[in-house]
Amino acid sequence: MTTHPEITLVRGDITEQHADVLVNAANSSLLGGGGVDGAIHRRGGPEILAACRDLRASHYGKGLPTGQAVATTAGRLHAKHVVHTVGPVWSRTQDRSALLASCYRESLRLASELGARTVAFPAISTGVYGWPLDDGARIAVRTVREAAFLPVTEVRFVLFDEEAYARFDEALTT
Ligand code: AR6
Repeated sequence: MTTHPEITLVRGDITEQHADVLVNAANSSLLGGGGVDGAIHRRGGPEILAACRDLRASHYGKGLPTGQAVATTAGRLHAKHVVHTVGPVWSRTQDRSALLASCYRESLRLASELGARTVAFPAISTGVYGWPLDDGARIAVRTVREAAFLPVTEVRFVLFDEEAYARFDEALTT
């Protein structure tokens, strides 16, 4: 039997969430940035950056490729792990949606390998990387609906503002 996770929506700041895995919308350097990435490193403390530096040195000298995911400690956050994934930058001329879907799928795959039951995601690529919220929400919801990665039983989208929440709510109810 295939078990798909339950999908829930929350409006708020992902760094305040309690979950087994919090997903970070990182960049390929893994060395931090603005948006969710900045907030996670700020609230999570220096242990996360130290783990990211180690990963870079051991495996990702050229950076983590777009669409892939890696895990570190969650530092002081209320989680067991942070999974860092690199979303694609929105392009008007190129369809990069497979890469965005890959971020959600690979993060879930890794979370399941880590034994996670609850996974919280931000709306990957919809901030600095410019992805339109309605399309980003549809891709996120579709990919998670297609996923079956036990023991993950709850996937929570944590939306920072009213607009993002509304777009995810639409994607979930259509
Ligand atoms: N909790 C939940 N959602 C948030 C939070 C938060 N604390 N802060 C922002 N958002 P972004 P990207 C929303 O820019 O587009 C970084 O510099 C935000 O409103 O964080 O994937 C990285 O280092 C938006 O809807 O990530 C990369 O260089 C969504 O999270 C680059 O930004 C994603 O916005 C990645 O860009």
